[in-house]
Amino acid sequence: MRIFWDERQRLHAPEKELHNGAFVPFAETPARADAILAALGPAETPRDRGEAPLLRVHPRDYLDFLKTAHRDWRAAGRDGDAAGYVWPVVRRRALRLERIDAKLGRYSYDASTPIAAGTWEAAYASVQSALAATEAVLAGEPAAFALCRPPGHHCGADYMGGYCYLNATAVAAEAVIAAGRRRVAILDIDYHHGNGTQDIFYGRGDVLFVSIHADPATDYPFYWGHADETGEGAGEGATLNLPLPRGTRVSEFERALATALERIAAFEPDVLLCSYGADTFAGDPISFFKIETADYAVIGRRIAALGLPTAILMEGGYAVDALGANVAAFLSGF
Ligand code: OKP
Ligand code: ZN
Repeated sequence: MRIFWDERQRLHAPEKELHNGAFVPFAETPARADAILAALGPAETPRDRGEAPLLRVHPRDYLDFLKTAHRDWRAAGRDGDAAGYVWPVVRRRALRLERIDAKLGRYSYDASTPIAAGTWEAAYASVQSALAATEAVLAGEPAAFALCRPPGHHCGADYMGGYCYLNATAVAAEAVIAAGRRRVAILDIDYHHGNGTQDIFYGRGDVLFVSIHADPATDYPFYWGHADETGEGAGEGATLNLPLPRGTRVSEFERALATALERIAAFEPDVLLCSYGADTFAGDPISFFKIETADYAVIGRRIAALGLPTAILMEGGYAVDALGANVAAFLSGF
């Protein structure tokens, strides 16, 4: 299988994140990529497809914010990584915001998404990897893998969150449509609900979003991913959330997967994008499912059995010692 990764994706390396009230080492590290690359072998560097594909999803002002945020943070006399501390959740309106702290609040929804010096460059390169894998699939590969990090599925059109700055899966979906294909299905099997991806396509009937994840009643991102979120307008019925309780093992996971795959098959998409997170692993330090390494091969095989051209785009997975084996097992199913 063709594997895409850009060395610039290493440049995103925030120091700390706020976790349960304390600052702890940032979990979404470049070492995650090292672990995956060590298990998969050499990867191809994607060709740079520019900013135009990003602009199909993200507005100009948001990209400008991401590019300049760390510089503005330093210019304000701050050390370390840029992070917001005030969020406009009440009577939010379009204001011309000057101060970096105001912009950080406007363009984010949580405190787990710090901006470091290399964040823009890495997130941009991560999207380029996703675009390369997507293009490979459009050109006839049955499946391709993009080692996307930073991940993307919590990022909306104009907000970052949950370690995500640009939504690679959403950009890939728009690239599929721009290439003349009619329908795209997204299957998100990260432990956490892909609220950013859902939000971007909530009103769209041509992009199906199906997600299996930890019940947001108990797990991040809390406010989205509930079973009664089904889409709106032209997108009514094109969102399917299958929340599962903490402690879920592969047998229950596979039952939800069967429901997900049935819905995807009925949608008859031209391309499948799989937002794959290995944080459903039993040993994941921030997650609570009980999937084992060997289970990922079975899960991969079930998805591959749809027979759809499939781009697999990396999301989470924080048990670094097992991460390479988990990703390799999943890809072996294809
Ligand atoms: C990103 B992805 C733990 C608090 C939760 C955000 C989790 C983002 C997960 N430090 N922080 O979906 O794997
Ligand atoms: Zn996750």
